[in-house]
Amino acid sequence: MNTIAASELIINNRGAVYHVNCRPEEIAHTIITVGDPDRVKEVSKHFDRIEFQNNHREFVTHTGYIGTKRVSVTSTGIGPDNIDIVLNELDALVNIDFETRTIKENLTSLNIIRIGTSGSLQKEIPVDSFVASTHGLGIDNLMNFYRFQNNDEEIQLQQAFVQHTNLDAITNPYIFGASAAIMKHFVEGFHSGITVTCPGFYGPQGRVLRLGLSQPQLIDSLTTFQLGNHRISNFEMETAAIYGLGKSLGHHCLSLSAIVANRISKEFSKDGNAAVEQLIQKTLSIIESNF
Ligand code: R1P
Ligand code: URA
Repeated sequence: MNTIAASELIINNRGAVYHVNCRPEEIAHTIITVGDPDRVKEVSKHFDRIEFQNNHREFVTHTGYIGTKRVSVTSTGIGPDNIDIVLNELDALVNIDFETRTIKENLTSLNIIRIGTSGSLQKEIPVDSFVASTHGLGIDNLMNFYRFQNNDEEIQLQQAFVQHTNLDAITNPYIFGASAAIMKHFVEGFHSGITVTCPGFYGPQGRVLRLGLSQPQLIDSLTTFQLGNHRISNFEMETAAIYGLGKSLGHHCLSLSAIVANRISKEFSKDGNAAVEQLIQKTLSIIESNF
């Protein structure tokens, strides 16, 4: 069996994986990811019991229980590059034997649920509402460093998106669907749609401060995209990377967003933290009843 070298899977003196700094027994199999390290405690304050807490760089992890359900919450920081680190390390924690440095024979599928903030691309998805992402569509290129497979629907959406937006002039868009098994619990009280994942908050999301844009039509082309019932609901900076890596590694992933900006009506939430708190409470109650 192939062993994975010390330079490829880096395990520290504590027996913990390099960036996330957790040992295999320190994470649960249902994991909430949040961008903001300060949001970890906003999730774990609702746990009935916290059994593990750590932090390393932007990666903060708390593991505990909601009722009888063991849950971890981990911060990823911002962006797809951080998701590359967190998803690979969470997968290694359950699917690679740290003693022998070999891939386990019996693989574990994690439930990975992102609770984040996002910008709406449709007028009828207002600030302070919630979106469950049917798909993550990446214009950030991360998944193009991996070999992966798409289903027929993903291929059709990818091709239609490229034809509609012409973004293949600057990037190679990729798309992956959410876990249907998890998504079915997050319907009531949620808008749904394709979430576009961008490699930045300003230019890559069509914001102009001082620098001009190479793609001034970006927001309009995302808002008007349609294939059958599929439309783009929102954009942010992690979902497609989570769906791409998570699905390819055999995990069940869902991304939930509190809308803090509406780029069509040009509004920004008056209290984004309150919207995020509501989304946290709703998500934990669904996990407690259904997972
Ligand atoms: C940008 O402000 C950040 O907010 C969104 C984006 O995806 C990006 O990470 O998510 P979080 O609120 O989870 O960080
Ligand atoms: N996060 C983003 O990435 N974009 C927004 O507009 C709001 C939150």
